Amino acid sequence: MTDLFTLSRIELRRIGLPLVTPFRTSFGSQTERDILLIRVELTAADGSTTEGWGECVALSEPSYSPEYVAAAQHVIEHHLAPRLIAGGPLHAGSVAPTLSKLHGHPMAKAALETAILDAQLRASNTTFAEYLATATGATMATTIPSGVSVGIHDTIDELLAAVQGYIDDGYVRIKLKIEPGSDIDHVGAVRDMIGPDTPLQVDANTAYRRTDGNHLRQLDQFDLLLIEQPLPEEDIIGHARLADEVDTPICLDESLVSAHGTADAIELGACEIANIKPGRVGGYLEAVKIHDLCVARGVPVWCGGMLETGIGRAANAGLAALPGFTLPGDISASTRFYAQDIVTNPITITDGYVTVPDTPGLGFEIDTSFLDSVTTASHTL
Ligand code: SMG
Ligand code: MG
Repeated sequence: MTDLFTLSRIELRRIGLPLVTPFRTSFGSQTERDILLIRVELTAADGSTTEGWGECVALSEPSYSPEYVAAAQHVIEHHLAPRLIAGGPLHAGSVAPTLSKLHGHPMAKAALETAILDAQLRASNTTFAEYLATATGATMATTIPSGVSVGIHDTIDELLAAVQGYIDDGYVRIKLKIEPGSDIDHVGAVRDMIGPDTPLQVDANTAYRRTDGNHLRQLDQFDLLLIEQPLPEEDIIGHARLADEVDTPICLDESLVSAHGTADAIELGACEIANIKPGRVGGYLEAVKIHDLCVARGVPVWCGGMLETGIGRAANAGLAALPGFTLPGDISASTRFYAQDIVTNPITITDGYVTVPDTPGLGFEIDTSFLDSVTTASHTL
C-alpha cells in the first residue's frame, strides 16, 4: 500500500543550457537546450512536505516527436496539472491513470510523474533502485556500461576525430547518427578506426524509406549491434519487412510510445531490440512495464537519452540498472553535453561505467545557485 500525498505546489521552470558542441541528427542540429523542469511539493498525511524534481525531455521544436517544450508547458499548466490537483491525494502510480483521458503528451506527463516519484521516494528515504527492486523483484546493477551518441559530421575526418575523443574518454559503445549521404562510408571509416571489438550501432531518426532495404543492407558488413529507427515512426510493417531484408537487428525508438504498442511491434517482427526512453512513453513506470514485457519476449533493451540534465540522467541510470537492460545505453557523462550541470552530483564515467545513484529519490541534488543562474522563466501554479 503506497502512501498518498497532497500535491501542494507545482513550479514550472525553464532553463537554458548551451551544448559543449553542436549535436546534429537527421532532423536538425541542436546547439543549446531550452528545458522545462517541474518542481513539486508533496504534503503527507502527517503534514510534512517533500520536494521533488522532474525533467521534461521535449525539444524546442516538434522535430524528434510531436511534442515541444512550449507546448509541454502549456498542456501541463492548462490540462495536466489541474486534472491532477482535482484528482485528490495521489502517488506516482496514480498519475498516469488520472491523466489517461487526456491524449498524447507523454513527455509532459512523464515530467509530472517523475517529479512526484522523486518527492515520494525522498519522503520515504528510498532510492530509485530500491523502489524498482521492490516493484519488480529484480536484482539491480550498481554500475552500468556507458555508451555515447555521436552526431552527424560534415566530413569523415571530423567524425573520426570526434569518435576518437569519446574512445579516449572511455565510452564502451559508440552510436553514430546517420542519414542518406552520411551513412555507409562514415560507418565503415569508424569501424576501421575503432577495430572489430568496440560495440558500434547507428541511429537514423526516421531518415530512410521502405525501399531502402538494399542500401541499408550494406551496413551488415560492419557488424553493428543494431540499426535504430530507420523508417518513419508509424511504419511498423516497413520495419518488419526491413528486419527480414537486413541481418543487423532493427531497434525501434520513435515508434515505441507505450507498452501496448511495443508488444504489438514485437509481435509483428518490427522490433528486435527496444530503445526505452521514459519521456517518450509517458514516464518511468510505463518504461518499467516495457522492460518487463521485452524481457518476457526475449527482446534486449537499452536506455535512450534526450540530452538530459543531471535530473533525467540520474533517473535513467537507475532505470538502466534493471536486469533486462543488457545493452549499453545513451547514458553518457554530463560533460558530453554540458560544461556545468544543474546538479551537484552529475553523472560521470569511470572506466566506461556509470555508478547507479544511491541517494534517496531519483539520486540527484540540485545546485540551486547554478540552477537559478540559468533559469529563464519560472511560474508556480
Ligand atoms: O542523451 O545522449 C543523449 C542523446 C542520445 O541520440 C540520442 N538521442 O534519437 O536517440 C535519439 C536521440 C534523440 C535526441 S536528438 C536531439
Ligand atoms: Mg534514437
